[in-house]
Amino acid sequence: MAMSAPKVKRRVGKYEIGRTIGEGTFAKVKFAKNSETGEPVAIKILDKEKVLKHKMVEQIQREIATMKLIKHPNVVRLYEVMGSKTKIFIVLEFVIGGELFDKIVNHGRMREDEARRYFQQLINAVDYCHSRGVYHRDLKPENLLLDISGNLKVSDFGLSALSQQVRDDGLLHTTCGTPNYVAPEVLNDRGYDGATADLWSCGVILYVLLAGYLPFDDSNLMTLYKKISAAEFTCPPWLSLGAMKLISRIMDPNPMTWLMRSGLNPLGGSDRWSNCPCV
Ligand code: 3AM
Repeated sequence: MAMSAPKVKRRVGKYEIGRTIGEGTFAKVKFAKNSETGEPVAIKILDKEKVLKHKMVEQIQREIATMKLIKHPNVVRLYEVMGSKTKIFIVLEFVIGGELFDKIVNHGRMREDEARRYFQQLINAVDYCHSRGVYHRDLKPENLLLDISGNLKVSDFGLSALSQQVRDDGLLHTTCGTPNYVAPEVLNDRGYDGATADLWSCGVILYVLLAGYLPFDDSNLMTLYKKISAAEFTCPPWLSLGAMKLISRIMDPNPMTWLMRSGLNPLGGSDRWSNCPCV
């Protein structure tokens, strides 16, 4: 009896590549297995040609080297990076629970205690990375994953050089489509501080968790930009006073007044969060 030919599995290094999990902003994500340990991983596959045409190789290499040192329970681990002639493979911790925002899409807004737990995990991740000089600059729903125990894992931390290129290519508004989470200073392209820009996005995320919808939204991109720049939003009546205060303090259109009003030291390191009422 003729045996059917064994299926040839595609391999990259010690990883057996499996099914496609999804398409992200700047990469395809595939499931894979470490053939030495059996451990599942997710591999982001990028086109070298697209990524490298801006001569950002050094910055990307620097970011990747830093990312390898980032080990935090709420940040998706980056295990290693490999390259072929045409592709870059970023090997990541496999996170099984899907995206946080699917919960909102499927079940609507969250109770404050549930949102608080996710927000604290998000802030812990952001604080940890910032204290090591790593900024996200593109925090948004698809970067917030959940593990099997329902803990938050932030992905794409430190890969901002990669997403920056997507932005430079003008693809931000066409392929990823959503500037809703982006801080005013990023939109206005005034040189910006990765820390305050990330924090702004955390404010938008907290709002969405509690409200069940976006604080800034408009089908017209220019109107949306104006709303974000003016931090023009209203809180739904079910928000507690504490949540409202925290959100309006974070989503202040001027990051400097935000820092001063919250009594935080703009130059401070990771201890800047110690007086923050949210953590
Ligand atoms: O296409 P969907 O939204 O189903 O959740 C991410 C997204 O899924 C998933 O890959 C898709 C494109 O970003 N994803 C990204 N990183 C992942 C990881 N480390 C991941 N899934 C599991 N583990």
